[in-house]
Amino acid sequence: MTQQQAAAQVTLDIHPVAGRIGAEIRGLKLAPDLDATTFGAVRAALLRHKVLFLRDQDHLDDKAQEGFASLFGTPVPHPTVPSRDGTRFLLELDSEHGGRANSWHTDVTFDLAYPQVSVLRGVVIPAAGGDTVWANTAAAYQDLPEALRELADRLWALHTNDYDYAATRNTVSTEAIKRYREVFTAAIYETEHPVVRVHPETGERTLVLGHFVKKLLGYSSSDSQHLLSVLQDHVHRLENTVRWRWRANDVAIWDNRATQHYAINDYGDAKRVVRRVTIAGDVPVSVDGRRSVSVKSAAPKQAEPANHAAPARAAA
Ligand SMILES: O=C(O)CCC(=O)C(=O)O
Ligand SMILES: [Fe+2]
Repeated sequence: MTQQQAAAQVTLDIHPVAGRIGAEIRGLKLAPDLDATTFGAVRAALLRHKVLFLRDQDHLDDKAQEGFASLFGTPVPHPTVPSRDGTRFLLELDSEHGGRANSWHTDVTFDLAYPQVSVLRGVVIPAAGGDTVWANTAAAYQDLPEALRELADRLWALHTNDYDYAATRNTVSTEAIKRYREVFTAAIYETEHPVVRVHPETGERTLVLGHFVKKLLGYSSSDSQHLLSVLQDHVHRLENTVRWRWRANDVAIWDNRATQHYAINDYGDAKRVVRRVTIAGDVPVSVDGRRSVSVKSAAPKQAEPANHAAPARAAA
C-alpha cells in the first residue's frame, strides 16, 4: 500500500467550518513524532480544506510546535525578523509590539520560494475579538468571469516587503510603525510572481496577490491599482472565507499557496500573542510554465542582534 493509500484509510474527525474553506480536526494531538500515516491524512486534509484548526493543543511548547511543523518540510525563519529567543524558526506576533497583521496577505510573498505552509499557535487570546479570517485563492480564481481568468493568467506582479505599512495600520502609533518597518525592511526583497500560479500538489490555479504586491508589471500605477482591486475583491468575498474564533492553545495550519489571511484588529489594548512556524515552499510556476524571478534580495542594512530587547515584531 502506498503512503497515500494508507493516509486515505486513516479516519480523522474532520468538521468543515465554512462552505468553501476551513475544517476543524477533533481528537488529534499534534506532535513531532506523529506517525507517518496520520500525518499523511493531515496533509491530505490540508490540501482539501486549505486551513485546518485544532483546539486544545496545550501539550505543545515552542519546540514541539517547531518539531510538528517540520513534518511538512524544511522550516525557515522569517527573512528579516529575528526568531523568538531560544527558537530557530518561531516568529512571535505580539499585539503590544506591532504584531497585528490586519490586512489581506499571503505570507512572505516578497520572497522567491515563499512558504508553502504556516503553522500558527494561539498563546494569549483576548476575551473578545482577535479572530483571524482566511480566504480561498483557488475558489477566487474559479469565481472570476472567464475573460478575467484569461487576463489574470497572463499578469505578473512585483512583490516587496517595502510596502506601505502605515496604510494598513490605523491603530498603531507612528513610532511603532516606524520601528516595525525598520525591522521588517532590514533587507529589501523584490520578486516577480505570476498573478496565477499552478499549485504544485493539487494542480489548482490560485491567485498570488495580497499586501506585498507593489504593482502589476507593464501597467500604469493607476491601471495596476484598479485591476488589483478587482482581483483582490474576488479573493476576500465573504463567501470565500472562514473566520476562526481563537482560544489559547488552538493551532491553525494553512496552505500558504492557496490562501490569504487577515488578523482582525478589533481588541484595542488587550494583549494577543500568536507564534508561527513557516515551511519552505517552491518557486511558483505560471499557467504557461514560467517561474517567478527574484529581482532583489539585498544583504541586511545592518546586522540585527538575535536577542535584542523587545524588537518590533512584524506581521507577515
Ligand atoms: O495574528 C494572526 O492571527 C495571524 C498573523 C499572521 O498574519 C501570520 O501569522 O502569518
Ligand atoms: Fe500572515
